[in-house]
Amino acid sequence: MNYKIIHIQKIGDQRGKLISLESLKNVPFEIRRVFFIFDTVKNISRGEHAHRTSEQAIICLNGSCYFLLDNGLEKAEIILDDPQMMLYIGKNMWRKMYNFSGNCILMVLANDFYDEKEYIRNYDEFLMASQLSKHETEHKK
Ligand code: T46
Repeated sequence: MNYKIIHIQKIGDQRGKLISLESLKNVPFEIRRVFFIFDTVKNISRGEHAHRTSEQAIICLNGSCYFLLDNGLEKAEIILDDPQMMLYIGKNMWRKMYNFSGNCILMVLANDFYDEKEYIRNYDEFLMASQLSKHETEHKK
């Protein structure tokens, strides 16, 4: 599965806490874009797509949210509920975000600019693409 949880160190003192994110240090790629998701609705899911090329690192800054990750063969459920927890998702991974708590704020770092053409929003197309990339990887071995 092309994802991992990265634990981010915090810097804390009596005034509060601080977290710093740096390209190719604690974030495993060069950051080209940052976006936020907020004002979410508890029973309405988001996502339900994969990316052909882009990678993302996601932190839940406030509240919590569930992620369902799927590589076409296996599925995993992750709960993001801690700003020190960064979810890295590589390319060709179907994701769905759901079960948002009140005041959930997701910050998403991406390694590329927004390009709707690199989204796969149809699950059958995703399954075909994931089979194809698995076949190509095996062929290269
Ligand atoms: C992802 C998950 C975690 C833009 O114009 N620029 C942008 O940078 C982004 C991210 C989106 N948009 C537009 C595209 C849609 O018309 O904003 C609208 C909502 O995007 P979407 O329905 O894709 O949002 P989510 O929450 O389903 O997914 C987003 C990201 O798009 C996606 O890359 O992995 O968050």
